[in-house]
Amino acid sequence: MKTRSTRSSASAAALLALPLMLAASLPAQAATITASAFAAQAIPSAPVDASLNLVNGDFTILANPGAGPGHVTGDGVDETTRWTFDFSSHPEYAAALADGHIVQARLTFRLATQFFVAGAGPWTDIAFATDGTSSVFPGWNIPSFLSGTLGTWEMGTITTDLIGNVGVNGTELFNFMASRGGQLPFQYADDAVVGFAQLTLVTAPVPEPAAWMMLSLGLLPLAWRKGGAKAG
Ligand SMILES: [Ca+2]
Repeated sequence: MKTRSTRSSASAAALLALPLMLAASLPAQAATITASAFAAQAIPSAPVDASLNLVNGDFTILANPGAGPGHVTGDGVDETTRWTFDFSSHPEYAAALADGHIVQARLTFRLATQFFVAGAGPWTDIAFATDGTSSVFPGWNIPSFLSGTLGTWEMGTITTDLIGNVGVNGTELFNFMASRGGQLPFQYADDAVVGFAQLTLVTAPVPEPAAWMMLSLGLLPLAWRKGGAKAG
């Protein structure tokens, strides 16, 4: 029943968008921007009371008073860490902003933990972009890549591509960053101290200029016909 109106509004939207798409394809090119966050101490020498946050360089380790007796902030157990990747001053930020889409988001952590379960850590940890209110999912479920003994600190570095490996949507991540003026807030939880974090974003037009050209030269009508047939 609603097939006809859906199809015609989709066609109208595509026609309106076409000149914009072509114009956008001309100046945009891939850009690579990197931002890093550094801890003052890889392992905090003086954890604080569980009711207090601990600022460790660029990282803020959040209080977790509900964690139970004996818990402190800064021992890398049951605690959430927040920081912000600042891309705004990167020389290629303006070029990245013009692209509107991220194709690769390589996230690297240097982590220290003393919390091992069956000799493996960090345990059930996750990282994702969030300002505490809105977030970009899915988060990166970090594998237990360190081995050690409960109570003894171990440190290591791990990296992933949030888009290629984790499945984050590149446009959603871009919008999250761009709407905050190049500031990308992040969170890690909960059984390691983050000593260093780096995020490298590779941006590109959506889709690539060649794809826009193909669309405008003949594939677009074909796609409409296919869509129409499916809808009917
Ligand atoms: Ca955990």
